[in-house]
Amino acid sequence: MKVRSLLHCFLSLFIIAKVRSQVPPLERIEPMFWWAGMKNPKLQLIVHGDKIADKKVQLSYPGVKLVSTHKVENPNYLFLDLEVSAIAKAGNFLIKFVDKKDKPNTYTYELKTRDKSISRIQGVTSKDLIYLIMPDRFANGDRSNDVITGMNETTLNRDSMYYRHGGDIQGIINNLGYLKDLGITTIWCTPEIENNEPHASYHGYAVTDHYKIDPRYGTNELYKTYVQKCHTMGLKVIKDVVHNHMGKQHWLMKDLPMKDWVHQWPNFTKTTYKDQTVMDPYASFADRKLMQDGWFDYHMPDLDQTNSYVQNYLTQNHIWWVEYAGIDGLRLDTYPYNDPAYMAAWAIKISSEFPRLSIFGEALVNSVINQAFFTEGKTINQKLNTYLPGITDVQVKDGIYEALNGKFDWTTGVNRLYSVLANDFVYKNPYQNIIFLDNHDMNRYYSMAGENLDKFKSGIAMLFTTRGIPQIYYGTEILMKNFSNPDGLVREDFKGGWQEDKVNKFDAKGRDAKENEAFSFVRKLANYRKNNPVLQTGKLMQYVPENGIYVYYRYNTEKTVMVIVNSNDSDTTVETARFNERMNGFSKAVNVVTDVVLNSIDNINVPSKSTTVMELRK
Ligand SMILES: [Ca+2]
Ligand SMILES: [Ca+2]
Repeated sequence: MKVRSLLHCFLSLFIIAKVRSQVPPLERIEPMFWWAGMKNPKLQLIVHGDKIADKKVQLSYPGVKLVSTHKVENPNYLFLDLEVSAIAKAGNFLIKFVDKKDKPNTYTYELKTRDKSISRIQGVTSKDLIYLIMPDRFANGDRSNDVITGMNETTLNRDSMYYRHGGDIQGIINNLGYLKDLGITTIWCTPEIENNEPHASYHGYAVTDHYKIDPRYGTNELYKTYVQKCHTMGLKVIKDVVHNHMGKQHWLMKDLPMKDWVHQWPNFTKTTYKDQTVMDPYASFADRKLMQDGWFDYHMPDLDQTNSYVQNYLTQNHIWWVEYAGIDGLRLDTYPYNDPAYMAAWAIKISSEFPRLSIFGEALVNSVINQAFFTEGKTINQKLNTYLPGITDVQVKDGIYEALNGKFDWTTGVNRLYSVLANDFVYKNPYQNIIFLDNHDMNRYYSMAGENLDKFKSGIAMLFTTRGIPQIYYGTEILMKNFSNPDGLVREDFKGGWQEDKVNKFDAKGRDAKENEAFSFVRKLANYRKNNPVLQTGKLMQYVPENGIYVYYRYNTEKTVMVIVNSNDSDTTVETARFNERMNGFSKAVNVVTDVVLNSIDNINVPSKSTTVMELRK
């Protein structure tokens, strides 16, 4: 053996000995910090570190008690049950992980002071108008975060719908003034959480770190700043959270605490997406299990929400984000795929910690009853109260489309929308439903309206004047179009959000005449809605549609708004005598979009394919 090899061998041995004498680092503790004075004193920490289960845990802090330490299947984990009593003050304490041979691992745990500012956690209600954004596709406010070295996807390509485009939280912050002016009150982004997936990571629904904003969108601190800026401007924020699954690249998937952290199947097994199996009194156990425990996709393992460690992990994560950033509402992804008992218990815990926080579930299902099944109360004989106030109202969407595109008959055309709303007795409070015309998974509204501007306005007017919390999708107001085949086509960039863009649709000068007409219409009606409680919380009364004409009213003690939907291809005069119950005492009306005053309202002319919105006057 040559001298050089001998030296090399000696050095290698030295390095190995040195490494062995070091304590393996603690990989992580989550939640990484908490707050003093939370309503629920219980806190379960997940601790991840090499053979951490071999160690004893010590901590000492007034008001904080280590109730129990749980070892699980994987010795690289410990779960610590803490009790943080009301007397515990904000401050730091050491958690020590001790064994006989090594130096202890230590972690400085912080209990922060709660921020109780009144502007935080305001809740989202029927007073609001939600604007849905896919952050990668809206505006690029920080080019330095477009590509993050070391992440699994490092391709930036605005010419491909499958790659990242560079949009981020700073881009949204830069355009808050635009949204405010448009009459938006609430922003909902598809998940901003880290998605370190190798493909199509912009999508956002395959979380890989529950406690970290994706660095391509910004930092946790920037997210918090974004929420604060929104609140300063009178805007609210909804966070999109996913209970049902996580990403295959999640750090927990790489070293599972226990096998049943996720649902295990002998071979890859996808959910059937058949929501009926959850409520069908005749459903087989096998079908229900496939629906609820099957994986949403190859890269989205299904979390076992009957596992109490998983339950605590998810619930605390959501509480952490709301407390950390002061978010106003949570949108719950893929609601029907979750374990119903867990979701009900989750809703109770969340609302007891944050009574003002709003929550609504995504359920893209096929009937009013299927939708109502997931909402709170037991108005339709559900076995379980879900405590879920609101749901995405697909039926109102389909009803509006049928009113725009269908042929008027006993159950079709405007009769569909009328019938959907007539079924509202199944809800505890239908005003908490999210009503919408499209989102990131659907054909864009303008395309579904046949790129017809009259129809476009008509549908928007129905959306903004019927009951519920209206939501529009970014770019609707500038007539962005396309069908979701594939999905990427409805997730195009908002032109002007990138410095290099040749046109800027955020500015009237960058929009063509048609786009400006659409924008002005949305802006006018959104701001009228924003300034008039009658369209937010006012009662709804609807009349049986006749000859393709559907008339309804929103009213409160101050105002009455009359809405006439003319679904016909021809202009029509509507005699108003049969609406006397709501029109008695009124003699005039103002069209809230055009400001034109009608000095007589006995007969009202309405153009073809239109929705006329009028405030009645004495
Ligand atoms: Ca960027
Ligand atoms: Ca599931």
